[in-house]
Amino acid sequence: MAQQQARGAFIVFEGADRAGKSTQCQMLVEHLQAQGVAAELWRFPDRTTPIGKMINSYLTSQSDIDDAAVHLLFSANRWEKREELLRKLHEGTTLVVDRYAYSGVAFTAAKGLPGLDRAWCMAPDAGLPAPDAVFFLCLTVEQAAARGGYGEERYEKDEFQRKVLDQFHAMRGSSWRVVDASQSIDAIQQQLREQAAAVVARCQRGTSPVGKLWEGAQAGAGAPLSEINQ
Ligand code: Z5A
Ligand code: MG
Repeated sequence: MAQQQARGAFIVFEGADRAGKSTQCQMLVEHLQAQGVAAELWRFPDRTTPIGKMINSYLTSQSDIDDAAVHLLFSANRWEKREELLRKLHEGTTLVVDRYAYSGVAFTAAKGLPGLDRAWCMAPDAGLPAPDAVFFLCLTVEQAAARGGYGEERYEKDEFQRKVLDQFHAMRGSSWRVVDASQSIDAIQQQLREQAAAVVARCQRGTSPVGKLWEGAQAGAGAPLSEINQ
């Protein structure tokens, strides 16, 4: 029988803009560390690399980049971190990652451009490490609007955000855990801690090798987001 190896968990946060992803990721990592779990907070895009700097310049409208080309840059920004990501997991570090390939697909596919449909958008990320769990923070555009005005970045507009949510909706799979992000910060965090503890324990048992995108990605699609994992 193949030897089982304990490893860190790969947990991704996705969700609507202003759903509280960055707030919850930070709190979860601090909680895990306080519990003695080796854990790190990562985010995509990683704006610190040369590719990430190009992406940042695009998001802040300092530069215009062709829609297909910028999509590939976002994906390349994940590929350039792949080796380090796998190394950390195999060393036993749990990674809590603020946005990943699902954001990549949702934001480009939401543009509705000829030739750039969801299948095209998914292709460049195929084969990247798949997360053990995706925590999807579910918030309507109206609820997000109540949290204050959008910032200055390129995608921060109501109508576009609605289309992004529809794209997320179509991508959810069996590893997704949907959390109602309209609750208090502490109530959400409590649920996430319970979910994360189970994922971390499973990976520590060494029985789940790291998967690959997009294998089994459509397993949970079909039911409305509000009806699953609640
Ligand atoms: N993008 C892409 O196109 N392709 C890709 O491949 C990837 C990304 C990976 C990156 O934005 C942009 O790149 C993003 C997608 C695109 N574009 N947009 N739009 P980012 O991730 O850097 O964005 P951000 O600045 O972190 O914003 P955010 O992610 O939308 O926000 P958030 O992290 O979900 O929320 P937050 O910062 O934690 O909280 C927002 C506010 O709400 C803040 O004042 C909190 O105090 C408050 N908050 C949080 N939780 C609550 C609760 N529960 N109740 C009340 N108020 C709350
Ligand atoms: Mg954020």
